[in-house]
Amino acid sequence: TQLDNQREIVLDREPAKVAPPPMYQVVLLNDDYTPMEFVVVVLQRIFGKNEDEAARIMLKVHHEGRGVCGVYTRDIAATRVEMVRRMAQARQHPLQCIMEPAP
Ligand code: NFA
Repeated sequence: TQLDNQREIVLDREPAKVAPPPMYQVVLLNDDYTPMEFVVVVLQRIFGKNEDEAARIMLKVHHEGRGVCGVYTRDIAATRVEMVRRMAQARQHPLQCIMEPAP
């Protein structure tokens, strides 16, 4: 905390170690209707993947039922989940996106 940091300065202690924030993985789920090309575009636009990496993740979701799009702090993960949901809704695709604590 700020107070601890001030005490460290006054008392000449080592800085308090700060815990890393909890991380969350954003996961895409397979369905039978969302076009493959749409999923590739989602992965490029929302998760910054290049065409090859986007196609690789899309095919993993298609074949295995789910795939990790990225690992982020809570607010960034939640925002990207919402962006995927809006993009899918806008085109009437049933694409599902969730976040879960990173293992
Ligand atoms: N399974 C979908 C299809 O065959 C493609 C898809 C991939 C959907 C990844 C959702 C996620 N059109």
